[in-house]
Amino acid sequence: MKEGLTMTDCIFCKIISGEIPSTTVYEDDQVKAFLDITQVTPGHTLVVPKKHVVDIFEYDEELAQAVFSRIPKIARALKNFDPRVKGVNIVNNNGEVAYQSVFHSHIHLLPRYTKEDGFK
Ligand code: DGP
Repeated sequence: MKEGLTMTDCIFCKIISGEIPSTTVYEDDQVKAFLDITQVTPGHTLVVPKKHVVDIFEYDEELAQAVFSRIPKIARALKNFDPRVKGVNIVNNNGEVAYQSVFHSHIHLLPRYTKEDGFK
């Protein structure tokens, strides 16, 4: 765990518990997906394990299976929700040097649109 950070300090643990509100896209016993507060593109979603792990280096095979096996289903849900969605970027930052800013592991899903639809 990152120095000085406890699970009670973790913003994503608070979102998972419902202490901090979020817009849920998908949820099951092991994973929650919710809209990113920054919305780099409309529908920008974070997929997080409910278990507090800092980054990919802390995953075991079981957790990797739980989190990554959900990604295609959540990506399809974003595409089906808005027919303007033509693609998706899947991004996972691990470590400060890789631009991770929240130290509870998360996968970014960034829906992509055509210029004609008005989004980059
Ligand atoms: P990263 O830089 O890869 O660690 O991305 C962290 C993301 O977390 C960033 O895109 C903004 C998002 N984020 C930070 N705080 C909150 C919050 O309180 N709620 C939501 N929904 N997203 C948050």
